[in-house]
Order: sequence, then structure tokens, then C-alpha cells
Amino acid sequence: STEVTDLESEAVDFLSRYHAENPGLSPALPDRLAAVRAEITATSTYTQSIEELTFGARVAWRNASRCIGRLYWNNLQVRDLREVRSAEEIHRELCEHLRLATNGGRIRPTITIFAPDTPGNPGPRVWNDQLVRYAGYRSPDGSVIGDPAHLELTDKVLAMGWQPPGGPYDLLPLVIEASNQKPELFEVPRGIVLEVPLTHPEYPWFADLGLRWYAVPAIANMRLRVGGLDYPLAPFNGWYMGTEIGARNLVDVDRYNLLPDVAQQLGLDTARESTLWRDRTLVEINIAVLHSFEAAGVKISDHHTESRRFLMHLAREERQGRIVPTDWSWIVPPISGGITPVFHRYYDEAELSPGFHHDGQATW
Ligand code: HEM
Ligand code: NRG
Repeated sequence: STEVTDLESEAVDFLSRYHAENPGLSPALPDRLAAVRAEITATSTYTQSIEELTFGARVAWRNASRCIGRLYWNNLQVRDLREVRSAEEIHRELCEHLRLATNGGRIRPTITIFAPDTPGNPGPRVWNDQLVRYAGYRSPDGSVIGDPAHLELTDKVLAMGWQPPGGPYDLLPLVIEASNQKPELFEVPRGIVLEVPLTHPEYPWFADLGLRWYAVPAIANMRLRVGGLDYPLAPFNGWYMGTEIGARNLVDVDRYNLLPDVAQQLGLDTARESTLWRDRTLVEINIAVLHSFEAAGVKISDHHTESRRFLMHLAREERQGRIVPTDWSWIVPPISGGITPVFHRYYDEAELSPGFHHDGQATW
């Protein structure tokens, strides 16, 4: 069928690239291709070796055109959990991912790969977009307590019986769907979630705002596609760039929306836009985020450093003769764009495989 042909041609492309970038592998490419072709003919799928899967996950990161953090793509730690099936075991391993990745603040870029979709047997998935997320609740007066981005997921877990603490930084439970099973709720224990209370190096009152954020951004809802196989549950993490928290999560009007409150504390004139009170406040919040993570010993980087690293990555990849597919609108940081070097140039745009994808569907 055409599905089998597509799978076979993607497998051939991937294995050829794996062998081209890693000369001298055994078995040699022709033998490996023959074995994979036979397996696909017999079963309509195939099993990747752990070495193939590791390379595939690293190259999926290398190909992530929205990611500024790709310099270290070849150091991604890959955990092979393809054998794990039950929701309980998946929960245990998701918690273990957080523990290993957090590493007391010395964050390790890590991916945990669960079973792929196979004919008649979809792989597991989770509903949460990240392993750690704060709930959002709508109050009777229409305002939101917590993170407004997660109102919908919060509603769903409430309907499934979750007991809400009702605070602004409640950890959402994980909704885990094992293969062909109903979704089930699991708590993420507070004890394994490293969080950082936000303070400002010059303004003692900043601590009294009671702001905080978690240490490890672990994206859980992107499908990993390698060599024609889809891995719908393959959560990955690196560390935060400060602006993700300080210029977006805490500041977007449809997130924690903190500019007005913090500006007031700073005593700025908010009556006129031309005082640039928003911009001044934004910088102070970003200073607080970087300062607090550094004080807590939690790895984070600023947008100037990440921009410089990204251009090093680009140069290094070009020397290897590879293009670096890049989405300018995601790479340029949300503050001070024009004073980072990534702003002042064009990039190659391409969707390369292996890759991470947002749509939840298998393509065969
Ligand atoms: C997106 C930084 C590690 C894959 C991003 C974004 C930033 C970023 C700033 C844009 C996020 C946004 O605007 O919401 C970093 C840093 C890392 C890191 C500093 C530190 C090591 C990783 C790793 C992977 C990865 C380990 C995968 C293995 C991606 C992908 C996106 C992304 C797929 C796009 C997400 C989407 O479409 O929503 N990264 N990243 N990154 N990153 Fe990274
Ligand atoms: N902006 C999102 C996280 C997106 C991915 N960012 C990373 N990824 N740094 C947020 O939670 O703010 N990573 O794998 O490190």
C-alpha cells in the first residue's frame, strides 16, 4: 500500500542520513535497509535500534526551527522507555524524567521516548502541554486565578474529579492516556518540582509580590517523528531563557498580566504610554527572573547569551555543510530584539525530518 511505501521511503531516508553522519557503523547500511524492508513488509512497521532512536531525537532537536537553544543538540540525554505500557508506569517515568532533568538545578537537556504508534496500537499520550503547569480558575467576577493559558485543561481535570487547591500556582495533575485506555489523572508530587521564588536584586518589595516559576520547561504534547515512525509521547526539556518567563508567561495580557501591578510598585507614571512604563517594568521583571534563578542555583540563560550561542551553532552547522532551518519570528527574543545579533539577518526555512510536531495524529 502507499502507507507502507511512505514508511519505507522515510525509513530509508533516515537510515541513510544516520549512516552518512556516522561512518563505519555495523551492520552496514545495505544490510540494515534490507532488514528494515523485510520487517515493514511483514509487520507494516519496524523497530529502531536505540542508537538510531538517539540520533533521531537529537536531529529532531537540531531541526527545531523555532528553538534558539540548539547549540547543544548532540548532548541531548535520551531515555528509551518504549517498553513501558501502563499509565502507572508512564507516570512513574515522567516523574523520573523531571528528577533526572532537574538535577538539583544543573538542568540536563533530556527526552524520554515512549512507545510509537503502530498499526492498530496507538502509542501513549498526555493531555498536558508541559509536565509542569499551573492551573487557572475563573472566579465569579470573571477574573482568573492562576495561569489563564490552562483554564481549559483545568476545567477538564476538574470534570475528572481533581480537587483544586485554588491558588495562583497549583500544579496541574497529569492526564495520561495509555495505549487504547481511558485517560487517567496522576499528581506530580511537589517534592520533585523545583520552583524559584522571584526576588529583585535592588527592590526588596519585589519578593512580597509572591511571584514564582518552575525550573524545568518540559514539553509533553509534541509528537516526535523519526524515520517514518511517530512517537506521540516523547517529553523533552532544556532550560529556560529568562524572557520566556519574564517577558511572556508573567507579562502577556492573557497570562499573568503583571505589568500594571509591578509598574505601580515601581512608582512609574502609567497615565501616558510615552513614559515607556511598560518597557521599564518589563526590564525589571526580567532582571528579577535571571537574578532569582541564579541565586537559587537553577540553570537559566539570558537572551543575549542564547542569541550568541545560536549564531555559533549556525556557523558550526554551516561548516558541516548543513542548513539550519530557522523561524525568525520565534528566534528573535520578545525583548530587545534589535540589540541581539539574531535579529539582523535572514535564515533558511525548511521542515526537515526527524522533527517535533504539534498535530497529534499519526500520518499513516
Ligand atoms: C522552542 C530555548 C532546549 C526543542 C524554544 C523556544 C526557546 C527555546 C526560547 C521558543 C519558545 C517560545 O517562544 O515559547 C531553548 C533553550 C534550551 C532548549 C534555552 C536549552 C537547552 C530544547 C530541547 C529541545 C527543544 C532539549 C528538544 C529536544 C524545541 C522545540 C521548540 C522550542 C520543538 C518549539 C516549540 C513549539 O513549537 O511550541 N526553545 N530550548 N529545545 N524548542 Fe528549545
Ligand atoms: N515558552 C514555554 C516553553 C517553550 C520551550 N522552551 C524551552 N524549551 N526553553 C514556556 O514554558 O515558557 N526547552 O526544551 O528548554
